[in-house]
Amino acid sequence: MIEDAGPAGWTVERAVTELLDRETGRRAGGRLTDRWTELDLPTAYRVQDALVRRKVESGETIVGVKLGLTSRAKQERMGIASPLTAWLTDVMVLPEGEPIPLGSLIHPRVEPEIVFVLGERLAGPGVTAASALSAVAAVHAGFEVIDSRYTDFSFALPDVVADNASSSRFLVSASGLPPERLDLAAEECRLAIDGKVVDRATGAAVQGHPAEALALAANALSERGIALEAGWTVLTGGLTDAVFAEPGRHISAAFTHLGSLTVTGA
Ligand code: 0L1
Ligand code: MG
Repeated sequence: MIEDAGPAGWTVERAVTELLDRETGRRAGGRLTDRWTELDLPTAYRVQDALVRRKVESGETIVGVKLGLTSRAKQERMGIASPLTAWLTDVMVLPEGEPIPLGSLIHPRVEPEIVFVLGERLAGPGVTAASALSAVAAVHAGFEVIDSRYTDFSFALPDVVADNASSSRFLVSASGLPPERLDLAAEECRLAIDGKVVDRATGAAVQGHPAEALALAANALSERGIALEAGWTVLTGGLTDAVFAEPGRHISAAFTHLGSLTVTGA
């Protein structure tokens, strides 16, 4: 659209094409904000929405949303203090037991997450952690596989928002628990590589409580007229820093009550 054109000829659609070309071509590149210096946060979310629209037009189905940069560990690693939201589609689902398809990805990293499956529609504004939690049908253990389309995962906030927050794949444990049976702030996750624990965190790492992250998503999305739908999956954000997937490397997350998950790069 002509009105989108920035001084260097950038448009929302051009940015989408650039990011999707990198994804399909397995090619990371420089920050958009280095070349499209006017790319601000509202425009970056327009890029993100247009990007997922292209995926839907090509046959993918939206199955939920994710939060990113909700924990201090992630914020410090990425040098960005603001949480963000992004889209999940069915093509991103990694069935339990299937390897991370390293040959299709750029430089995937894996991070453990607490995952909600919604039983009811959740629409902001005004959603609190308590009202958010009452919309949750089940809580699961999960892994997100992130695969930034930027070289060395180096980005500013508008870059990562435009890139659908590095979304690539995600894995959710088969069985979940009702939220009222859990103390999610105290739920601990131990992250291990090839059996050796490399990091640990509790649910409190995510905005003080994962339900705060869910409320944050509902309220932030409502500003764009979007509600979280019943049945959707919500990834609440990496509990710990992410670790690189490598051929044959077994990455495991053992939660106190949510069970254990393992993924392997192949
Ligand atoms: O869960 C997360 O915090 C993912 C953040 C996405 C950005 C990234 O780390 O590449
Ligand atoms: Mg994540």
